Amino acid sequence: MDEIDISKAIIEDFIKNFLDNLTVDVAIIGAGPSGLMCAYRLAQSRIKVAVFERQLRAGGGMPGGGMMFNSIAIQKDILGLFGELGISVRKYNEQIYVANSIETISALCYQAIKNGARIFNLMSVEDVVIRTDKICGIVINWSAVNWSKLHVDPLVVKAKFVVDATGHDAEICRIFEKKMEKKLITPTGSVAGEKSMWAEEGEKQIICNTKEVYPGLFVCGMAANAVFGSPRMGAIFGGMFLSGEKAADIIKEKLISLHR
Ligand code: 48H
Repeated sequence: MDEIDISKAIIEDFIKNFLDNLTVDVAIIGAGPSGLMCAYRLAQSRIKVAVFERQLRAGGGMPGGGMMFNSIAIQKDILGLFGELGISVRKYNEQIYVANSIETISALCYQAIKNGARIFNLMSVEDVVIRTDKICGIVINWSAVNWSKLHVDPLVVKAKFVVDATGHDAEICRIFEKKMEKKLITPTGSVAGEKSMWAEEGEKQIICNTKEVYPGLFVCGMAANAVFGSPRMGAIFGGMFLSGEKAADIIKEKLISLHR
């Protein structure tokens, strides 16, 4: 076995996948639970979707569970989804069920990839591409470049739709707002910032906060609550799944109307 063949196999496989994903239907930024859920549902509908994740591993805040106790709480209304993904759950009381955070994120990751989503880890999104008042792509660089503060120019991925699933920081919306000085489709026209803990309200509001906030730019998960000024909810994750699913549903409709 030649070591050069091992190296060539890896490089060629990666480059092929990377080239294949320079133009996608949907680019999702952030491989946390909401971004992965969105990717899973889109991929199930044979939509070309790529997820860009800054960190070495996918999962965002989920593997850490609640304060590093690696269990998560979920609500009854997403038990069907957990069944579909093959994740074991335990009833805690009438309202709360618990699951292992590693099992949950692994199942979601696996199913997203198996259904055709591509996840690019160790890549950071540092800007968006805009054409005549529509976002139509993202600007990417190796996370190591950003962490090292090296001056290395980025590359571009074109997408019909971009999803900000970057969690608490709502990074993409903030970058867009700051650089373009344009109004987002929010009550204040800008990112309101996340509010303090109120689990029930946070979980309720995240669903209606999941929407298009500028032509071509969608927000889901914790980023949706940050953009619209809604509360955080702690380590209960039903809303993250439902928000990712809702973003996928809206985008599917948009793609259908684009092709009509
Ligand atoms: C590439 C990026 C960039 C970038 C960030 O934080 P996440 O897990 O996000 P959600 O919304 O799917 O889930 C939120 C949940 O984990 C959580 O934090 C909860 C429920 N908190 C409640 C509370 O009260 O605290 O994942 C976001 C991912 C992360 O993996 C980031 O590394 C990644 O996005 N990311 N990737 N380019 N510019 N910014």
